[in-house]
Amino acid sequence: MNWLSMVAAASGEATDIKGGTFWMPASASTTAPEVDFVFYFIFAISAFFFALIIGLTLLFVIRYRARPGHHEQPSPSHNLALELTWSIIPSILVLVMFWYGFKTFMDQYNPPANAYEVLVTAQKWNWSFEYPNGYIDKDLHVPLGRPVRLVLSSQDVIHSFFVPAFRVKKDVVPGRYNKVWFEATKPGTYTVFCTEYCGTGHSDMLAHVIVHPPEEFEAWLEKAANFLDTLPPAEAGRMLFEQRGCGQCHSLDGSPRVGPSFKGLWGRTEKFTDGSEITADENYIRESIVNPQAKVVAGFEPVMPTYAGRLKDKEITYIIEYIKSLDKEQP
Ligand code: HEC
Ligand SMILES: [Cu+2]
Repeated sequence: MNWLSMVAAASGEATDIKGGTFWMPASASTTAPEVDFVFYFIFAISAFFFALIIGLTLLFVIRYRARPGHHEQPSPSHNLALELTWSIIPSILVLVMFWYGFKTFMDQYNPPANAYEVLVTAQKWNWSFEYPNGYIDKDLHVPLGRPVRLVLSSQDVIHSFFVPAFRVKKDVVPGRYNKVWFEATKPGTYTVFCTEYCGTGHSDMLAHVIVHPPEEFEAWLEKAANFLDTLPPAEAGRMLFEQRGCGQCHSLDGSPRVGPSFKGLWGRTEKFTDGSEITADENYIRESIVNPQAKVVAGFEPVMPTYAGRLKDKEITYIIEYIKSLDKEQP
């Protein structure tokens, strides 16, 4: 048990992040041992000098304290051997720390040329991961033993991508692409955190990293990409609703969140901020998804991001079928 497993347990995450030590979470990438070594190395040196300096201070305070019969001695102005020792040894240690730190930083910074690329998008308040075949998932799936390069971008505010088990962490800044890479060394499920804590929902931005054995990875990707087509349309729509984070802003129980509830939306007469009205049908819902600012529902802010280009036509149809089906369940 370490602090990360406690955080995950407290937030109800059933993720496997066991296998860490008291100081460190599980170690599951090629750079993790390097990062841990730098930490332990600097920590050990600091602990040694802390004990040495505090110990000597205490010793001198007791031994040379003022008491009757003892007289102040003139202090020697200079001791060349001592001064050289306490200058040269720490300088060498600091250079060694720099060398290990710099080397690890450079290893983490430069991805190998053959890396597998995944596009990562952060938005309030979830992650989405797009694979080379166009499939988008709410979790990060990666092959074992192959370098993976992530291209990070943000739809709105600054987020920060953090996978403790891989020892990778990078800010995700709107208007620019940041990159991280890693190579997973152990199959399993790990947790992605957002460590940008200056907003209400960043701490809820939990996702999973699933490390697949390489043969299984291709099979998983193939299946995941075609999975929606194998489901009834309304069921596929429900999965998209969950995976694309619509639920962050739209409830299913009638309560308004950032946006209107989907309960009863189908066939409802909507009033807009410009005073016009419309009865919700397929075309209206489609427009609301690809061009949300065209008609803004009265009582709400125009803050919905556009999904044009992020949802395929077929996926929009599935979502429409899902919204219709909500109405049938609750007559
Ligand atoms: C950041 C919050 C946010 C997210 C995420 C979001 N929406 Fe919205 N949505 C809104 C807001 C706010 C409105 C009302 C203002 C407007 O009409 O643009 C809205 C309006 C809508 C409407 C019209 C609702 C009505 O009652 O007329 C539909 C349909 C819709 N969203 C679908 C979606 C779908 C599908 C997704 C996920 C793919 C999604 N939204 C994701 C905030 C969001
Ligand atoms: Cu965030």
